[in-house]
Amino acid sequence: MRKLFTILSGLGVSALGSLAIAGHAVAANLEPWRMGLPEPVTPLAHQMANFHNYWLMPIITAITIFVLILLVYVCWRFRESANPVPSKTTHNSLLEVLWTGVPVLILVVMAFPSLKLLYATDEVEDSEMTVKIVGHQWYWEYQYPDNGNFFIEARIAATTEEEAKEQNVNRLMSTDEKFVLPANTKIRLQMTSADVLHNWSMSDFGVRMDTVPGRLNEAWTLIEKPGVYYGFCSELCGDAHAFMPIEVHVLPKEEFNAWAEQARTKYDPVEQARAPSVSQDVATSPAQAVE
Ligand SMILES: [Cu+2]
Repeated sequence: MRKLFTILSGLGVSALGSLAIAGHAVAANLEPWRMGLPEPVTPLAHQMANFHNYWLMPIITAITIFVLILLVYVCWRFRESANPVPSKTTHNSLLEVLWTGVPVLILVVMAFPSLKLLYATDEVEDSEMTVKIVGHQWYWEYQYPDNGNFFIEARIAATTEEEAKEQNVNRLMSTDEKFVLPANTKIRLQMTSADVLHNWSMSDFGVRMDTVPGRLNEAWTLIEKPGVYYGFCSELCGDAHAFMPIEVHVLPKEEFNAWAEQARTKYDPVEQARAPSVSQDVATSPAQAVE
């Protein structure tokens, strides 16, 4: 049994695989050959990890083992030498009801916690601050309406090993400017795009949402641990899709406030951002013109 689990985790599908890495500190997703889910650092990511590790993986593993045992048994029991005259049975009502009913029951059992979790990700209540994330071909823009309404453009820092070594950053993961957020603060994330579909995906936070041109999507996060976190654009958005990583620096609240104080003079005000604001998009959208 344990051996089988080892094999499964080797394939990156075992709950044990993700539990084994759960002990690592910040930026756990930088560990070579890491498998499974990253260490969760938000309430949503905790719930997702629990759902995956303690509900889905046991159910999936049990089904896989059950089917494997059945197949091996059938191959052995009904091989030609042991069973020269095959039975012509084609129907068995009890079996047919069971192999329809049991999977339905399993799906219903999985659906309840799944829908609860889906609702939790969607419900943005009592947020303490708002940031707006705008996807561009091919970089991310971050606006801070609550901290002086400035914006930051974050582009990939290094695409080759040499560039990465020179700047002492992570290849394909680090960005030139950092997306800075406060820890232990409920943050409303508003997302949109200036051109095509992108996806702001941060596994450590349990956030993965499309940024859609002309639409404002919402998510929330509450990061429990200061540190550096990495993510990627996860919607195929064109030529340099693979080269628009996300680097989030999470600071303790007081440090964040000090940073924001400086940032508001260091960075340009949102009015100078390249993306048209969502309200402008809506005002000139063809749908409104028709009305
Ligand atoms: Cu993209």
